[in-house]
Amino acid sequence: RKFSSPALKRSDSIADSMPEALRQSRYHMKKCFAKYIAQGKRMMKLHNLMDELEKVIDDPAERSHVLEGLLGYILCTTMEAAVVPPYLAFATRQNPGFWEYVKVNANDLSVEGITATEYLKFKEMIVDENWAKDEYALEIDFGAVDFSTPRLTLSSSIGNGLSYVSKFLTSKLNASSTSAQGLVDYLLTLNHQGDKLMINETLSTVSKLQAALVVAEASISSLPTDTPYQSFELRFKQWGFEKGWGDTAERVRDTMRTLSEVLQAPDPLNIEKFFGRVPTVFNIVLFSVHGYFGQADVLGLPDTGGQVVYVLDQVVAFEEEMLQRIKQQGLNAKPQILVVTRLIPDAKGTKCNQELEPIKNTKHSHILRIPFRTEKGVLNQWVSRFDIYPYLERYTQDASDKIIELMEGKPDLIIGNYTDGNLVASLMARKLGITLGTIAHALEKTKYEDSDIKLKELDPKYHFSCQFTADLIAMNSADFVITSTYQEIAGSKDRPGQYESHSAFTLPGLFRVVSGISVFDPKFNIAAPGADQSVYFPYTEKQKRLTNFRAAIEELLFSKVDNDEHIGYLEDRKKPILFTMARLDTVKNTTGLAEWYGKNKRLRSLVNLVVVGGSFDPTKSKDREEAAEIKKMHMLIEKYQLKGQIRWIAAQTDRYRNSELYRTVADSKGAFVQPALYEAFGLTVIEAMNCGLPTFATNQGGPAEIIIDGVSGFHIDPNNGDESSNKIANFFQKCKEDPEHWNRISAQGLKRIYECYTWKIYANKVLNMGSLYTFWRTLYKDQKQAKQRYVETFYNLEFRNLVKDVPVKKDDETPQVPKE
Ligand code: UDP
Ligand code: LCN
Repeated sequence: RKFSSPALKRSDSIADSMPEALRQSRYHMKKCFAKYIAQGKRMMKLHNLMDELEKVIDDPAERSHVLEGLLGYILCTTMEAAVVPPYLAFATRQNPGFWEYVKVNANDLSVEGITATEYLKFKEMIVDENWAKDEYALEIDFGAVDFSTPRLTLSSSIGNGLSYVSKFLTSKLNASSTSAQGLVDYLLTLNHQGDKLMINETLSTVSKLQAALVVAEASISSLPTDTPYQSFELRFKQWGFEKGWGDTAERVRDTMRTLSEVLQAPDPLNIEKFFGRVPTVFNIVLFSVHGYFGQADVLGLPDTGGQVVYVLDQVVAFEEEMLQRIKQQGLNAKPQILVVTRLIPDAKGTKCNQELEPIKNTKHSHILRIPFRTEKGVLNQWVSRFDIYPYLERYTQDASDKIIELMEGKPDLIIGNYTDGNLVASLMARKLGITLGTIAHALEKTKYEDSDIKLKELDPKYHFSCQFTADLIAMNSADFVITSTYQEIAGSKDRPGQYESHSAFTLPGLFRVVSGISVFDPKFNIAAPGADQSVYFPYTEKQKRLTNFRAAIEELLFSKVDNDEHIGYLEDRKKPILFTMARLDTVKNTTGLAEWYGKNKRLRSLVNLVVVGGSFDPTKSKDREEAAEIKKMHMLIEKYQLKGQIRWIAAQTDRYRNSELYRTVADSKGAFVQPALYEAFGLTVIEAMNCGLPTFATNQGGPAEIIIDGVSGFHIDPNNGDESSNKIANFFQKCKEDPEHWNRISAQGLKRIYECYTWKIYANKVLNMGSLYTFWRTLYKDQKQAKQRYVETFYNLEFRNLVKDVPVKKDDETPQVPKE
């Protein structure tokens, strides 16, 4: 529900304006609040508050009068409310990252601002009164150890960490000569396998370095620009310079000039440029622990989706970018990247039981698999990501030993993926003192409504107590956090972000987080992934099309038989294809799309539906949710008599063939739909758009940022099926009347991708982070140390205890029966 109402002035707090708002409609509000508290203790969301308000003020004109005032605005900023009669405690959020808590006494409508702690206690009162009243209940406050690092102040700056760190560095370097000396000291530590880089002890102070830079710059200015570094290397060494400045006279001169500028009068652009050139990162470890992780035949297996695609593509992009940088730095080092995952002996026909595997399309990168060990030895079977916690500590030790052996030393950068990978990465980074980046892909906390206070109900199944604790540990240990979208960090105007939801929450009975993370921390960076453009290229690039798949795809889409790979058929093959592909999880809402299609006659007359996902026999599915979705899909095909208009294809594992499938759908002038109830990022959206396929994607989550609605594709509301299916039908209707419409959306989709969503842009950004944050952390080492100590205590006393409640698998147990 949206209504225009006078926004508060920025300076107005809800606590200050709410009394006035309530006074304006005191009569109705008294009734309304009486109704809110009438049912006793409970949590209410905005829609509950509105529904009850509608009942109390049943005259629509009167209602809109009330809602058009200040009150409507305040209600709109309400994310939730805890009812503990006679109080209603509101959690309000006027802008991303800005929360305010107030309590209203329903009897006299008095209003009082409260702290996050007090608000959380109201929530706890609903589920565990004794704990809520325990004065010594554990409170986690990471904010208390954040005493020195600067913070952003505007919602709009969130996620631009890298550029703000350059700005903060500018003022820090300007403000004190000790910081500039910090930079020199940092440069002195740079080395590759023990060989010094950039400068040596001769240039140990700012003034010495500045003077030497002037001399060196002057001496190369007379050389032809392409003179190789080697020809003046010796002379430079005498002055105190080491390798790393560049491969040619021109590059060396430019890098030196940039540093001179930084030392003379620091500015963010030169700082960013200089750190983009400093040789810091040669060896990277990427953790993506839970399986199945492999290069073939794994996609579509439980828990194995976009993360694998992301990590593998990321490695290729990193290696390419690192090779280019190393060359430009005038070095001949080899970059090494290890993707460290779990070795699963019971590999089910995949290569997940192989220890070391070279990564395709790279020269120096490998997958390293380390098994889970328990007291009984190596664990053979797959473990769900929700049950993975008991193995991680030992895994970290085993993995670290092997990594150091293979790399012949420590890596320069560790990057974690997802809760398990991030935890392992943070443990290893702490032990070895290495820069840490984390990636969540999707934090689970926001996926389940009230997942914090419903802990008791959800924990046996999902072990969220471990997961949320591990996530807090990782995000607070990280030197930088990589996200794919803004919404992942700080949500949107009316929905909190995934990280933001960790700023204040409570796990009643365990601990109350009064400050878990700040989204204004400059560690947060948006760096969106791309899709492998050698695979996902536009349908129009005829000469590159993978024609060898033509027959197989023809069979896949149009043959009339039902078998293990496909069921259903397409009667009228001239119709465009409406296509979707995803793991068959509830949240992906594939069955939702089938239902919208089933219900919408107009859409059915315009297009055929092709669905890729899951398998067809629910009894054979290992996954908790998949089995239910399979059943539902069969039911819908029956209920809406979809045979003849739907083709259901089982999960696909060959991305080359999939890419040709997207393009074949584009040939039919069809469209791709991503109807998820919530999607963290949505790689399929990027893949489809790269193939030139017009795309409709959920407005809940990442895709809403990828697509500009009506320009480069369309947003659909997964919670409003009729509206969404009509929007799709309208598109096809319009394309019938004006075929150019389809071409326009297709071309705009591609344009959007090339401008914002490529792996090249990604790799450049993340390697700059690796470099800049490695220096940044040295400037704040005291604070880092304090925080790390706090994290260690939390890990030791809380996480380790929680893990004890997660059952450790034994291999003779029947694996992973769906819990229903
Ligand atoms: N995918 C696939 N076969 C399937 C379903 C999905 O190859 O049957 C691929 C898809 O092309 C994409 C990835 O798996 O590369 C899914 O990533 P996305 O971000 O869309 O969702 P996730 O599975 O990570 O939640
Ligand atoms: C996991 C998800 O759930 C997706 O939304 C992402 O696209 C994928 O990982 C890659 O980051």
